[in-house]
Amino acid sequence: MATVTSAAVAIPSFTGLKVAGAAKVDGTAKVSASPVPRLSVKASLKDVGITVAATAASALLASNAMALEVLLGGDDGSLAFVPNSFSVSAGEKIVFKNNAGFPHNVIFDEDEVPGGVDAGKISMSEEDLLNAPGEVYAVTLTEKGSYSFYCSPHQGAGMVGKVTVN
Ligand SMILES: [Cu+2]
Repeated sequence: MATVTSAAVAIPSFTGLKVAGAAKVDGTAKVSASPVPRLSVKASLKDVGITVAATAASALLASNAMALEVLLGGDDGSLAFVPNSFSVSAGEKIVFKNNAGFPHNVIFDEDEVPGGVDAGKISMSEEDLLNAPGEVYAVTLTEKGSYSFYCSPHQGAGMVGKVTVN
């Protein structure tokens, strides 16, 4: 008979446990639309890990159905942009998506962009690399004209492309 009382006394401590258990794990919330900071890319290279950037990439794609997608690396493993020559409207988003043969990056040639355009502002950093499948680099070009770009690890292998902004 006396054990019933002791069971009732224990209840408040369960309430405390529930509150602690409800603490949320963050990890899925780190979606960033901006290019991956240089430091985190270097860290992921060392860790050989698939970083949060992959999650951010798919969220970015899902929210931009109107974007033009360009694959980095052909399905057959070829070192190429697919397509490697295309047109977009001014202001249309271009999403470069890691597909095969990575790491890749996207660098606009400073000598082959319309006058007044800062190639550095629309390019990834030379040291930045997309390492994991599905990682993306998105850019929006607003100046009309033709632009040339390349992947710095594979430029010598012919991984170059051209976009005309109309
Ligand atoms: Cu490449």
